[in-house]
Parts: sequence; C-alpha cells; structure tokens
Amino acid sequence: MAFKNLLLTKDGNVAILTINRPRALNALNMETLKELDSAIKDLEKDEDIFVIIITGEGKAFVAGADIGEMKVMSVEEAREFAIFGSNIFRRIELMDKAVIAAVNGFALGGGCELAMCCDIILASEKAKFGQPETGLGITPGFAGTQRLSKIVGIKKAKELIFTAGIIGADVADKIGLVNHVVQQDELMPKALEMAKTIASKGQIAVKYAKVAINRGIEINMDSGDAMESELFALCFANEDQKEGMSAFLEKRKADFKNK
Ligand code: CO8
Repeated sequence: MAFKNLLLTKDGNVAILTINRPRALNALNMETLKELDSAIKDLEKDEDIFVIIITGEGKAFVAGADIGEMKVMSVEEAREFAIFGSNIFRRIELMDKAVIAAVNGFALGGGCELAMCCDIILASEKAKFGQPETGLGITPGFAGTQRLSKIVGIKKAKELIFTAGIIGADVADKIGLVNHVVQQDELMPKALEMAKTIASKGQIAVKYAKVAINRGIEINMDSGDAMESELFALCFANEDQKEGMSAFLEKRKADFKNK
C-alpha cells in the first residue's frame, strides 16, 4: 500500500517506518493515524520482518496529535480519536515483534506517547520530549498519563504533565524515559545496529520475553513468575531452543529458524 504520510523501507529483517509529514512536524492527523494503523497491521503479518524502527522525517519525531484537526472536535469525536490512537499504540506495545523508537527531534504529546509505546527508545541529542497538552486545555489522550507514570514514576510524570514542560534528551535519559542518547547522525545507524542484533536472536524467545515483561508489570509477582516459568518451558517445544543451545556447545553462531 502506498502511503501519503508514512515511508516504509526494509533492510533485511528490519522495517523502518518514518512518519513523513514534516511540514506539520509530523503531527498525527486522522489520515496519518489510519496509515499507521494499516502499516502496523501489515508489518504484524509480514513474516520476514522481525524488528520495526519508528522515526520521523525532518526536525520532529512527532510534534503531537494535529491541533488543527482537534480544535473543532466534539466530545464524541474527541473520544473516538483518542480511542483510535490509543488502540494503535497498544497494538504496537503488544505486537509480537520488537519495536524501537528512534527519536530524532520533537516527541511531544502524541509523539511522546508514540515513543513510549515502543519497546526501546533511542534518542538523538536533539530530541525533545514532553506532554504539553495542559497548555492546550486538554489532558494527554493516547495513554500518556498511564505510560509516562509507569516509565518515569508518578512524581516526574505529574510534574511533566501538569507543567506541560519540554525536556531535552539529557533529562529524558536521567529520568529513565529513554534507553540511550546518541549523536544525531548516529541515531539511525545505532537503531539499525540494535534492531539487527535483536533480529539475530531467537524471535520466539524475544516474543515470549516481550509478553512476560508487558503482562508482568500488570500482574502480581507470583502470577508473573508463574507466567515466566510457563513461557520458559514452552521455549523447549521449539527448534530454536535446540539450535541455540547446540550452537553454544559447538562454539558456532546460532542459525535460528524461528520455529
Ligand atoms: N498539530 C498541528 N500542527 C503542528 C503541530 C501539531 N501538534 N506541531 C507543529 N505544527 C505545525 C505548525 O503549526 C507549523 O505549521 P505552519 O508552518 O503551517 O504554521 C509547522 O508545524 C511548524 O511548526 P512551528 O513553526 O511551530 O515550529 P517551531 O520549530 O517554531 O516549534 C514546536 C516547534 C515547539 C514543536 C511547536 O510546533 C509546537 O509547540 N507544536 C505543538 C506541540 C504540542 O502542543 N503537541 C501536543 C499536541 S496535543 C496531543 O498530542 C494530544 C494527544 C492525544 C490526543 C487525544 C485526542 C482527543
């Protein structure tokens, strides 16, 4: 499918999805969200793609949901828009492939929320993060209140959201919002390097680990522990477990078939 506001390229088992609406700093209008929804559903089914990198074209990752579109929304339309966006982000969070956000610039509002639903966030030194919604008279609407407080803790999340503050990559790193900060020209090479490292591992194991971590933070320790034991045991039904352990013992690189 050809997209108007997205670019989709592939490099081996890695897909690079670029939000491409730079004249509006990649703001998420409904059209872009629909394309994102469609791209993610296609990538979910693409058996050749193991890892997805999401980034933005130009000086922004995503500067939020489209304020021009939101300004005239009724309560019903706002609810529908919030649910539509939140469902896409939840889908990304739960999809059985690793997703890396390569944050190249402004990640504000819906942009910060998009980054947060990804598994790993790499930020360029030029990245800026924030949930500036209260400055527009609204709350975050794509689960920013929920994810930000889980990632950086309630106090930091409240401060950022209540003040509508915008923080640089260094502060984002300090509060644990991002995994790494790299130079701007290193961002995509590093993201690709990490994606290829993940893609070289047993993908069923990566998928199970993602499930265990994502579901584990929502349930109590005993239930999480039991779930992990079960997923660990299920790995032994797979060829990958045999190949991974044989390769180690034979001192060679594993050739996973993801079966
Ligand atoms: N929506 C629409 N257009 C935008 C947005 C946006 N979020 N951000 C930037 N643009 C547009 C600008 O209007 C401008 O357009 P034009 O050239 O036609 O005037 C163009 O992009 C370039 O922007 P600036 O000239 O403002 O660029 P600067 O470098 O001076 O400033 C900023 C960059 C600081 C990022 C600034 O553009 C800004 O503050 N943008 C808005 C950031 C923001 O408030 N984001 C949060 C939006 S709310 C949200 O995301 C809620 C998510 C949940 C929704 C739930 C649905 C109900």
